Amino acid sequence: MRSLRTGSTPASRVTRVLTGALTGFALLGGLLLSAPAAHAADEPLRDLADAKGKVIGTAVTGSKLTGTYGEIAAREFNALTPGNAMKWASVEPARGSFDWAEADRIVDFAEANGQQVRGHTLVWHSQNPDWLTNGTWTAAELRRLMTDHIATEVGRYRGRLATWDVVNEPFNEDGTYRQTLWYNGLGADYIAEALTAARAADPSAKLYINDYNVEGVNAKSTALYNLVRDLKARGVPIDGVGLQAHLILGQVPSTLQQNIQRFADLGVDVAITELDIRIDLPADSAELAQQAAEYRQVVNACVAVDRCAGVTVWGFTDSDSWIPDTFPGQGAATPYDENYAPKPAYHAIAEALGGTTTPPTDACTATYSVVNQWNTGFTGQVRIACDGAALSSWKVGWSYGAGQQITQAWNATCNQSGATVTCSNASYNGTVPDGGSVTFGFNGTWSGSNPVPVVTLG
Ligand code: G2I
Repeated sequence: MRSLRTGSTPASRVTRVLTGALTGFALLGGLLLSAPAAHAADEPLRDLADAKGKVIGTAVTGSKLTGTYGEIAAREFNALTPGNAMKWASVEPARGSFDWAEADRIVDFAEANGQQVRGHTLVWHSQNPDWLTNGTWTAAELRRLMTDHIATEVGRYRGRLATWDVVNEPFNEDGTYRQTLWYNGLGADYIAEALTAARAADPSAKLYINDYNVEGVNAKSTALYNLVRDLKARGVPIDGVGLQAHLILGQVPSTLQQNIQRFADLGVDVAITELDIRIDLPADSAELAQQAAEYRQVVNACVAVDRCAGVTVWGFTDSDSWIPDTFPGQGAATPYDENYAPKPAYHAIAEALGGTTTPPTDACTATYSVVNQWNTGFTGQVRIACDGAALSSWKVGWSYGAGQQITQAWNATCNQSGATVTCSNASYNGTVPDGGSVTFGFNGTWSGSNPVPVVTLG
């Protein structure tokens, strides 16, 4: 908690708050106070991660790598994973017809910004082109298709990518092999064949098997563990396992670190490859705080194990996340909100990587003014303006000192209880962009005097 700063002009008072997560209100000693909210960390995440020898990565969409999105991707992360651009359907939509534009763009961007690239993904059951999925293939043809695909794609980026997710999601929840085009056509050894082909195409890339729901010790992760152990014993090139970590708030597995450690003990690297933590919408400040604690827990688990290479988030902003499309009613899963304001999760990641958070810098302000006044009534307004951050929703509060009573409000929903007024955004004006402002108005009654109250933006 910190006290408010108030403006000095008699006709208006300004309250400054930090943006990011909404912080709610607390009535303390007769004054409305706001808790510190999200703000920029001292050092970009990538510098903190570099100092620990860890990866902090994000999935990206190539076409978005400009403006604020591009600036944050470059500034905060030392690794990028193409979210979709390197999948088979993206790179070879028609047989023999290749489109590398988005993949190239991401690799070029990463190299320009001194970032690693994690190639994603070569052999999967999803996002394959129709010509492949709908074709009828003998085992020999299918094997050739798979190894040619690997040779072509891995070969294209030979020496430039740090890592490949060679095989993606090979297991069912019970630890049996997923029945896919590849498994059904080639048997379980398609995994070894794919890894061998990838090593031949780029001997310097680290080769991974990547899956979800394998973060804790369970039947699925144990199947993956047994597979990696067997591949190692056979001399098949396998360098690491990717734990995707598409998590649900409140469900970080308690065995996460233990599970990372057991893979490390097999002699492979481990990476958290697709971290997000989804919340039932709308996410309130308590849930965002819990989410931060859980991001911290995941990063801590990786930091604690030497062979854990690092953590990649599956999109850094809620505006570029797969969650709302796939799980309607859920979202807010990434470290930045939809307007690129860092959420508590961002600061938790920074702190887990050894960073500190600075005291708030003033970013958004709420200014109350009386615009018209007559014998018993008045019209007031509050302007919320941001400079250096953005809001995706807002709530403003104040306490009247002279018995004023609000009778009507517009462009906000206002409630008054005794002297205490709280106003929150209407459905259409919750967003206050960086450099922008929103104003709402109200009519009220007064008698005797009509002093301007201290306003809190939370
Ligand atoms: O499903 C979440 C992830 C699970 N692990 C493997 C990842 O590769 C996977 O990523 C997601 C992408 O983030 C989504 O963006 O994979 C989805 C497909 O399984 C991607 O969704 C697809 C949509 O289904 C398509 O309709 C859309 O055209 O994204 C495409 C490109 O925006």
